[in-house]
Amino acid sequence: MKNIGTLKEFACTPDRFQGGHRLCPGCAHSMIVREVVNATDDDLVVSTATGCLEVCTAIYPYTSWDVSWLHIGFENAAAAISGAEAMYSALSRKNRLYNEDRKVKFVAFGGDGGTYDIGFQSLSGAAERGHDFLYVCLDNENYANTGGQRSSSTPIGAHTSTTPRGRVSYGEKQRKKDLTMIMAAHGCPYVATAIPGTKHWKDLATKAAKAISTVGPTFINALSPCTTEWKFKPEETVEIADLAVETCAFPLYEIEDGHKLTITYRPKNKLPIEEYLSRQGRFSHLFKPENKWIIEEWQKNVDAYWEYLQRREEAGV
Ligand SMILES: Cc1ncc(C[n+]2csc(CCOP(=O)(O)OP(=O)(O)O)c2C)c(N)n1
Ligand code: SF4
Repeated sequence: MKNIGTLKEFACTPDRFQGGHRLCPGCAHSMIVREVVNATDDDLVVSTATGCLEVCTAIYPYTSWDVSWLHIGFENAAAAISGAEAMYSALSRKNRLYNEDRKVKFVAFGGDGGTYDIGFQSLSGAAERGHDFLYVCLDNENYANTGGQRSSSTPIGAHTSTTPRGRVSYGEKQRKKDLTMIMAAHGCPYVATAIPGTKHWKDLATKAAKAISTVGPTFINALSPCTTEWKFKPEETVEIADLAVETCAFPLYEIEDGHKLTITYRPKNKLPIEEYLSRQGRFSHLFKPENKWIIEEWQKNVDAYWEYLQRREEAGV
């Protein structure tokens, strides 16, 4: 496993994901991807589901990817990466690898639309078959690339293009699906949540290094604030991600062997959920008196989930 040192050292490692791509200014996808692919010295094969990341980083004849990279359908990034991994293991068993000393690792990236919803069956299948790969979900809580539709990751009350706020609607009606726990329930040897940014950069890089060096299917759910659809200024991405953690809207934890849960960051003073919601245009309507109950609902859900994580950690089961 690569030793992740200081931020300066990490920033100076050879870059496997280059700038010059066409993601929106302030998009968190590139921060997360860069940290993940730079968190290992092993050679990588990467597949990406269709979505903002894919269409903005590989417009022919340009590419940001300095690793072997597969363009894959919206629904099957996990199926493709598990196929590549199976072929690699078969060649290795037959001693037919070009270079036996070269370690190759397999990583897939997908948005929440391509992961929570339409790519879920291929991800679940790949995890169940026990392939050796890391899947990273870039969770921006909407289908951003096609105009910001809701997904099963969109949280309650969010305005999206298919759950618009208005006189009769307060936005998304459902609670966000808990995909991280669902992946843990597959018995994956390593599952974690993460955010991009400066305060928690090491948390993400260490989790990525750990996941890549773990044999078997591993999963990281990385919250990816989306300046365009969440409606905040591009320079506020890191602050918004940090607020998700400080309010416990998106707590940082890891789960080993499908059950052993460890909280990897504990806010000193857990902030009220308003601090997170009020910074994003997609929630601005929740601050009208008639929608106050949704903020209360949010707070209740966040508190209960935080309590649940702490109890599971204490119980060690
Ligand atoms: C089978 C299929 N259905 C729909 C699409 C259209 N499509 C392309 S990208 C996309 C949205 C991607 O959303 P998400 O996975 O959340 O990634 P994001 O763009 O938000 O990063 C959709 C619906 C497609 N390419 N293939
Ligand atoms: S729409 Fe959102 S996810 Fe897509 S490139 Fe822009 S900021 Fe990133």
